[in-house]
Amino acid sequence: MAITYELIKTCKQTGARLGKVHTPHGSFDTPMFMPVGTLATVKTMSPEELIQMDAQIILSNTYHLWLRPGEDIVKEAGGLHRFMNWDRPILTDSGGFQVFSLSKIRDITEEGVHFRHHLSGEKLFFSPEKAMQVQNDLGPDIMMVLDECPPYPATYDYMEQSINRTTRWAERCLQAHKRKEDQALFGIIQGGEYEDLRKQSAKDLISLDFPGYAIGGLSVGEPKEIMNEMLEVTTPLMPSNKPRYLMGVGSPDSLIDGAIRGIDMFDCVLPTRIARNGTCMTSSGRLVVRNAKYARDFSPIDQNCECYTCQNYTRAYIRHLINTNEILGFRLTTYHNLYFLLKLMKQVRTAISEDRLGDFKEVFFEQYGFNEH
Ligand code: PRF
Ligand code: ZN
Repeated sequence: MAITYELIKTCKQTGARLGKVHTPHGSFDTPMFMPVGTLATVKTMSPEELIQMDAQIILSNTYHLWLRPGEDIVKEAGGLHRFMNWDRPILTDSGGFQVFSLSKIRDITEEGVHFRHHLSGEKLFFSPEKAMQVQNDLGPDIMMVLDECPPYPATYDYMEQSINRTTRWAERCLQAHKRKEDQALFGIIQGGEYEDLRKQSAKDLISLDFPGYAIGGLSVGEPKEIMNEMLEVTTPLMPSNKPRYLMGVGSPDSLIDGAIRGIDMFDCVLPTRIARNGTCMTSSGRLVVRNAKYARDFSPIDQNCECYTCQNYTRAYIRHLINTNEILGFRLTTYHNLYFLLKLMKQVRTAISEDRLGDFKEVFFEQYGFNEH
């Protein structure tokens, strides 16, 4: 078994889980947020900085690394950990979602997906077997099956066909996976906004006995209430001795709401992407540091933040850097946003250990004022 999940306790107030996932590259605490390093780098951050902010696991993308530099080069470097000088756990997404979101021209068949390169237009083909071969060569601790993430909204008939194909692809992935002893392969539950299809997908994938399960196809434009409802019908069916990963979710309110519904792992480009556009997450909501009103504001981004950025730099200076496209500006906001979410998850874990995640949520939502954002 490549990974194991250790359930430490559940929160008496909410049912959220406190745990640890043990991998060949060490352990990470859960619930955990995984910073996204699409092209084998968390944009603008060095591994030393990620360690300093206590990032315990990062995510990278099969699709992007397959195209550039090519998995053969990463394999020759000694695998993704060596290639990028990151010694802690890595999870790679399978490429399915990236093909669907980046390539406008694509044709999904039983065999796999035909599509065009999102930059060059070159004709390409991706299949469950290819997704496994590439991820076996990249060598992350956790890899994902190739799934289809249908758009929202999709019809019931389409979604039913889609979850069945995703299950057949998951079986093919299990067959093709060559490094079961040191790489854990997670299944991905789909089903859109349809409760019975979510349950069916969960049941079918769980019967295949993966070492962990993800919930995909959420946070794709549906109202927040639908995501919470889908989590509520799905997580109770999932095995309690395996990790549960909610894909592509990273807004502070959704991290707390997900943890309360039994999710252990999250990832999202949100903190790093908005940082490069001058938007910071703070304890009192989002702050757009580019705004003119911060031109003479010599206070830190967030008064309540202990991060390197907030200890050393002012809103006025960071605004100036971002507005003049200076690289340091993007680095400082990225560092702060990642620190903010990692600290939030630490606070969530402490609240679970003290059976007060419900109280924590109430205070946090009040201060963050998430309703306005
Ligand atoms: N499938 C995969 N990756 C994903 C998603 C999915 O459904 C999502 C949806 N939020 C984000 N990333 N493979
Ligand atoms: Zn900060």
